[in-house]
Amino acid sequence: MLQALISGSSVSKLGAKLKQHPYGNRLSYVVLAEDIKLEDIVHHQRWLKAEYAEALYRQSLSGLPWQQHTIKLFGKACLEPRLSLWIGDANTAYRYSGEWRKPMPWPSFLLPLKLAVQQKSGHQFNSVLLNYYRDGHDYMGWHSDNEKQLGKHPVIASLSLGHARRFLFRNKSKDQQHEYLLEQGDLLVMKGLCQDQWQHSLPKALRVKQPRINFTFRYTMPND
Ligand SMILES: O=C(O)CCC(=O)C(=O)O
Repeated sequence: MLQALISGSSVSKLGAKLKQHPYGNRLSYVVLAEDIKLEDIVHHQRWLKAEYAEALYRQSLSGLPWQQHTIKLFGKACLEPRLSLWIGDANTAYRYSGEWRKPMPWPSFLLPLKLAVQQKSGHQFNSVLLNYYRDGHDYMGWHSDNEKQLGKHPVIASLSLGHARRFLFRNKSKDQQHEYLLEQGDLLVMKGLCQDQWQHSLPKALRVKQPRINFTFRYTMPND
């Protein structure tokens, strides 16, 4: 069953890479320096079969109750620059920007995907944060997923659908930055010291007119 969703080969990218971005006239290259070993970040390119990825993308865009939340930034209420949705087991409410967000129960169409992501990563997940970037104006700022509720050294498996977008990492203590291009069907697994040592972001891409959806599967410490 799970094999029906997943492509035959997957690639784990470590070390040196030079790649041209597929959009924009500007020549923009991704350079991963050879001396940097990112063993806590594993990129499985085109992990989902193309036809399944496309069907999942369409169903997620049209069939989920996306919400635009308000967050507090420097004491001021602002709309988040993306839509999102928190899905999970009943006891996985999580606290974000001073508010508890209750999970929506797992829709049945996501259960095979959850199993496949668990099998690939070797980890169990009880929740997933979905982000919907309507176009290149929507973005995610620099942060680490290091909330207490995710425990020590969390494993986070991030699936991308829709238009390709750049995904950046910057080291918290050294002047180092890495960049991945996340395309439809890619699975990026962050684990080990990733959240301790790095911040990540999805920057604006103003020429991008198409949407992107991202699923970050997580294990959230169950509420009492
Ligand atoms: O959209 C993405 O790829 C990143 C999402 C993210 O950083 C997060 O949910 O913490």
